[in-house]
Amino acid sequence: MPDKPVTLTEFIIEEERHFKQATGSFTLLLTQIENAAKIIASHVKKSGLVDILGSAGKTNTSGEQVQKLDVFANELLVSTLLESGQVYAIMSEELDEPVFSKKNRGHYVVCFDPLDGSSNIDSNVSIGTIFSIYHKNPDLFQPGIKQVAAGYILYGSSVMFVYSCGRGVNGFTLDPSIGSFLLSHPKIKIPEKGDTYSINEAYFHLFDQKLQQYITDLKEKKEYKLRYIGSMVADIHRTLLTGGIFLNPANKKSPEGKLRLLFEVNPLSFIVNQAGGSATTGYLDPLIIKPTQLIHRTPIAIGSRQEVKNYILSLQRSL
Ligand code: AHM
Ligand code: MG
Repeated sequence: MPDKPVTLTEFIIEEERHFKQATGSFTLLLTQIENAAKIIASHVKKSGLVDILGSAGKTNTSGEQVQKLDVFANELLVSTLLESGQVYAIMSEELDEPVFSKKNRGHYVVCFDPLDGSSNIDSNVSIGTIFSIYHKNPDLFQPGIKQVAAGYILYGSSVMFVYSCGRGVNGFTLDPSIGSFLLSHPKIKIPEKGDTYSINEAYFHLFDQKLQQYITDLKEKKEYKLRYIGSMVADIHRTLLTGGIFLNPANKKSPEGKLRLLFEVNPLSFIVNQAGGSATTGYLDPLIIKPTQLIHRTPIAIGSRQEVKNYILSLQRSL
């Protein structure tokens, strides 16, 4: 008999057994996210057909209004989570304010970026959904160390669900023939060192001198290759599997960097930490920062422990 593949649902149920006070509520929540992800994945797959089916804002052949994919993903997650009964409040990169569940139900607060890398949709480049789960708290702006779980769904050449609830990181690949995510990448460990750096180097002229020097040094070592997709979730996924460093640092036009603590930096830093890597703003662990607003931005470098350490050291050098 061949080994029976482990589905994401089975894995989540099994993992919840390790938490003494578990009530099943967390399992239900992750299962709702999994279901929403499958629906988003099927829409992402059809996104190249907009000319045939109707483009965003127009009507399709069935006479229905076609939504932009990121709007669709956001609305689906909002309604799925608020109706799940498990969620007290949600915060989305696409919303200006937190939204609370009616009747104050639910034990969890969920933050999400419904479709990260959305500028890549029209060119059929990988994009993803990122989520982060906290316990309910009167102050919704909790630092990333308080995350109960975090994960992402990558809509790439295959669809992957990667998550951690603080017991390591596991990755599941969607088998389209049966409609289930199957455990394909158990106990993901990021290599201690890597040979890839990932940064939008077009901003080189906007970087401060230390950062310019760091990049110049990487090139001079002649050991590194550059990879930059422009979807953080996809750049982090590659970094997680093959090692290296991903950076979205401050620059003269964006002194806080571009990426948002609640929706991108915290969940992906949590995942990479759980896989044995690390993250830094350059000076601080981002997971200890208390967000001051919904779109709190921070400079960030995430990746292999050794690469992140070298980056921090390079910023401490005097030129
Ligand atoms: P988005 O959430 O609106 O897609 O923006 C975030 C994305 C990240 O995924 C990516 O790393 C970054 O923006 C790319 O920015 P840039 O084009 O300035 O390099
Ligand atoms: Mg994003």
